[in-house]
Amino acid sequence: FLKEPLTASIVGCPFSGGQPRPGVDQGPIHLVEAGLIEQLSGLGWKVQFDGHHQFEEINAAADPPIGKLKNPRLVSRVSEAVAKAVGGHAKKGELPVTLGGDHSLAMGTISGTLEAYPEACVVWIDAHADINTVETTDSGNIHGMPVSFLLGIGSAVPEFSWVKPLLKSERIVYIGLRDVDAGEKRILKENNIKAFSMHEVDKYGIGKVVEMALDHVNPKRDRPIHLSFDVDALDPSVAPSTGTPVRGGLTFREGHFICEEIWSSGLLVALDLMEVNPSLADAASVQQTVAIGCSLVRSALGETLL
Ligand code: HAR
Ligand code: MN
Ligand code: MN
Ligand code: MN
Repeated sequence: FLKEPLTASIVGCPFSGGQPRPGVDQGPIHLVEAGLIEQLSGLGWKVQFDGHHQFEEINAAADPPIGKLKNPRLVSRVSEAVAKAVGGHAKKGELPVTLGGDHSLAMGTISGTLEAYPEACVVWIDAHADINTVETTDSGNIHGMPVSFLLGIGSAVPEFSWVKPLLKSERIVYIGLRDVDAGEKRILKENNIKAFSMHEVDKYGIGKVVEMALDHVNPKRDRPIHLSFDVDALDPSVAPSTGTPVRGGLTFREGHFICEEIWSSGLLVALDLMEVNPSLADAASVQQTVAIGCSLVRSALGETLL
């Protein structure tokens, strides 16, 4: 699906409005400063990066909650801008690499991908399912909700009417889950959404899990793949600098293996690397998390061990 010369278009999204902890907006800046662009060029990619996106600001007073949802107008407008950026790159046969920023941005990235490739499937790597609806969210943090908007489940919020329900429930698969709210568990069951939690990773091993995940969303291996990778899928000992760490996560190798396998499929058309928060934990942990963010992206873009 990608055009030659292989071109990675970096969509840097310094955005934190989908959750309450400041600092995740600095994630993309740290990833680029750590040398990500040069590293991808070194892998043979043509890399386009014209600076991080400058999003419009809406002050808190002008953006009161809608129901429980926090910063709804800001999240909606930023995600809409991201959808346009990602969709534009995808339509040109480039690989959009979105650097977050919190995971509410995936509402935009996946909308953009599905605009360009309606038949695409989504592989969502996360400790969390991010599938709360207006009805089920406790926190009101929209980074815990993007998948429900993409599926069009739960009550519609007029502010988000630009998000079209382009994602079918059989076209998304999860790996790494271990902190799923009761309401989210119900939604996953009711909609027959395939999810491989850490239990399945332990039971079958990551090799088998990735194979089963792709067999589900992409049985003929002919659909474009959008890989949305939340670094909190990794164990906190591996990637400590993130807003909602949950113990019992993917190892360093399991995370990279997923990226390597998706690249090997030849079907990757869009990548998100989300929830790196360089203001959390000590300097060494931050450096480690940022370095792993870069190496996950390299693995997804074809870096091999041999
Ligand atoms: N499920 C909880 C909520 O809705 C926590 C979500 C945390 N999400 C992320 N992204 N960090 O995966 O608030
Ligand atoms: Mn751009
Ligand atoms: Mn997430
Ligand atoms: Mn998460």
